[in-house]
Amino acid sequence: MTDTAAKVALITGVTGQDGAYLVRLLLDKGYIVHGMKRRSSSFNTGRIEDIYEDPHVEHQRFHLHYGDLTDSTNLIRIVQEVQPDEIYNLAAQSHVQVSFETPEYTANADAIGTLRLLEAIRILGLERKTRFYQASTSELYGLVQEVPQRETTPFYPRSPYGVAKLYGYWIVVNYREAYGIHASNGILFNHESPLRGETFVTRKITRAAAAIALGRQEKLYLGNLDAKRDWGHAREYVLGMWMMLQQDEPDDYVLATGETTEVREFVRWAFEDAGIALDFQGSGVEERGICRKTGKVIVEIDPRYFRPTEVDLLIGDPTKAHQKLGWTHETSARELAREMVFADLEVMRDAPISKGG
Ligand code: NDP
Ligand code: GDR
Repeated sequence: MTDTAAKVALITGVTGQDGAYLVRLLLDKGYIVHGMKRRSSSFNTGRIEDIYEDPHVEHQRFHLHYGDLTDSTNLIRIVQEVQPDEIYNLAAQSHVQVSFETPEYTANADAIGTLRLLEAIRILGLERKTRFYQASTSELYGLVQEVPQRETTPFYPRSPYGVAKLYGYWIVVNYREAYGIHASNGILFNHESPLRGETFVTRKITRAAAAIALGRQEKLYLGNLDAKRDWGHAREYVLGMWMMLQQDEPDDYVLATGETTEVREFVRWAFEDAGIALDFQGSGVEERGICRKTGKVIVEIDPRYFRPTEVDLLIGDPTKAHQKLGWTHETSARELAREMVFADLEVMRDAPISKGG
């Protein structure tokens, strides 16, 4: 594909986990890709460092713009400059627990930020040109109404994040119906990878398993081990996002594996892959993960990580995406745990450890 024929995409949240996979996918497909990144006092482009192109070089295909979902004028200017064929709105305050601490900001970025982008399309008269992908979430389902959860399952969000994303979901549907914009919601269940943010539970676990195995950390502190999640691989899920925008008609799709795993089980797997057999004893806040070989307590509960309202069980039904998009997942949660632990072991052998999460 030559540059004149190349499609142009704009990705918000390009510095996040999904953005990093999506930009690679789109560049591989011949797109010219524009990414929006936030100004930060510290370096925040680590996940896309290797594909960053020198802006002084001619014919570059990946461009970065400073931007923020809370700034309408900035969004309008970027969309005007880029004239995208496709917008992928991946930017968000995406941490559920943090949303209880920063509910207003979360609503501003995740709910109104989505509206601002859709309005930018409308203000610039791009309704017929620009297709729109919204990063909707299984957190919309919240309190269990039906399992497995599918496109028709009623929503009952359980966090300020979930409620903000509920607005995002419906404003996308409304702008599709009101203005004919090709706008789709991907209702994505949890997806992880070695690029997952360090404070989400899977990555927190795989980093700790690697650090403890290497003798560089004593203990891992977690919250609710009973929660169950449908975990897939982020690389496979960004392909589903792209597929949604290639359909003749916009629509909403669940992407999920159809299998669910307890947090406790993921912990066992990760430690096993790091070479540590772990047994759980006790219950509630007294539950402990004990190293079978040494008898040492290496996992403890810290109630600080409990959420005021929790989503107990997520398990998605991806039948519609299979049938209409031809999308399917490949990596199981078990395989994902192994890939993430091995990646963390490799990184951690040479790097200093920072605590947190
Ligand atoms: P990450 O947290 O890894 O990335 C979020 C991205 O959004 C980062 O690039 C971040 O920038 C950026 N961002 C945050 N706030 C703003 C803002 N106000 N303005 C502009 N950019 C902002 O999330 P994921 O990649 O995991 O997820 C991508 C999207 O998909 C999110 O919207 C998330 O809510 C949603 N989602 C994720 C799922 C998952 O399991 N991963 C499942 C379902 C939905 P910075 O790097 O500077 O922090
Ligand atoms: P989630 O992901 O809330 O599902 O949102 P997270 O990994 O944060 O939590 C999953 C489950 O693990 C439990 N948990 C802990 N979680 C964290 N972060 N830290 C802990 O120490 C801990 N201990 C137990 C949680 O209570 C929860 O039940 C993710 C995000 O990517 C969202 O943006 C996305 O929309 C949804 O997935 C689908």
